[in-house]
Amino acid sequence: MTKHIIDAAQVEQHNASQRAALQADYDALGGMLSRRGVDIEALTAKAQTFAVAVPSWGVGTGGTRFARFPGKGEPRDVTEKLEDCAVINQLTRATPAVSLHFPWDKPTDPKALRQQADELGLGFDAVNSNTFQDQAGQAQTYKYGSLTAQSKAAREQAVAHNIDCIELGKTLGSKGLTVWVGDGSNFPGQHNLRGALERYIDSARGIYAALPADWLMYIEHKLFEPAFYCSVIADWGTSFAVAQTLGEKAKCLVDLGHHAPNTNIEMIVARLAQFGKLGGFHFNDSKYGDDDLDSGSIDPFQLFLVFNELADATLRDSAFSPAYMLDQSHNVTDPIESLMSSAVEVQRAFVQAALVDRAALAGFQEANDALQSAQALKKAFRTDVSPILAMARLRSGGAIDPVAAYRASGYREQVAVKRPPRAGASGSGIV
Ligand SMILES: [Mn+2]
Repeated sequence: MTKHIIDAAQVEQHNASQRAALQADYDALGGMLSRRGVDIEALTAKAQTFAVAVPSWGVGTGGTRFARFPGKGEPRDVTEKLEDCAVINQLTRATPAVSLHFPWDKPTDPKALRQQADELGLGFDAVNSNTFQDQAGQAQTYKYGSLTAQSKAAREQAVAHNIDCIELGKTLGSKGLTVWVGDGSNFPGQHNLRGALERYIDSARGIYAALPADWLMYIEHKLFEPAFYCSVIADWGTSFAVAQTLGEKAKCLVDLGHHAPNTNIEMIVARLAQFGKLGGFHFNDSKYGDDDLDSGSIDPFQLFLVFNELADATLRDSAFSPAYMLDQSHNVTDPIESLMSSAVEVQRAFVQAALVDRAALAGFQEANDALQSAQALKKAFRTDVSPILAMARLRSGGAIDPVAAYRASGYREQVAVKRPPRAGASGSGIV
């Protein structure tokens, strides 16, 4: 029996006030889709299967390199982070797993943490290592790199940390390790470009060797920042080469914000899927760089096009199932509200992509009908599937309108009282 953080009766009361309007909208959309030969019930059932993981660090207020403006009632440790994650899943029913980040979330008692997660109906997604900042008491600094550092001792320390993350993840029931390093250089000539990647591969082999048989290692690339001249794992090509070199259990992770502006990300998705190396996603949105804005808040069409490729890949291989996760920085919103809205936006793109008439699209493509090909995608993208998403939530026990239900619950005000700021509380960070 899952323990609900927000009183289930309150959610029920919220749903009761919106149920009739939702049913009317749902019936109207069902009629429209039926004329297109689409069964709304099948789409709703599909929407109910959708899941995207929440990063533990996302429930705290983010910040920029200039400042961080903390919010009220921020979680101060990993158990409080799990409570917030449970609220997000309770209301959206789309975020059943949490991605932890070590050492920020290192539990004193992993078994107790796993039990808390079980009670809250949560599981653990991939664990994340952190070698982009120094931790108190560590012997070697990462100032000049971690897995690619010139210092052998620093490289060994970084490999050992990643192996520790795997061991901790095993006790929590996780099945993957995401590796992102900030390694790179700020000046031309600072690094031997090839030598740095050789060191990375050598270090990554040490981590890969410690992976359990049923685990995946996700290689996350990022164009720049903190390295501003070159990053060692800057792009999907490098990520792909590393994943190929390491072996079957190494896959590429695509963070939507980690590319140059205007990069055709959906094409990267198609390429990685084609060659069996698309491991997963960090969803967010951006206007200029790695802005880590809420998913779908800037360019929802791009998000749709990514899911369009994923739908195509799934048709070709039904076993294809990349890992989905949100990775955002919430600076001016309540993180719980942003994560709920973002989960819904990613789910929206998933359902819209399922609406694409693939047979018609293939026909237009074969006939070189560029205009109708584009229209086939736009037709799916323009369809407002909100009633499907709301009905999926309602049927799965969530809230018709998660943000409204959350605000009505008074949760933030309650935790603001229960969680006075604590010195040295675990921070939030973003990659
Ligand atoms: Mn990321």
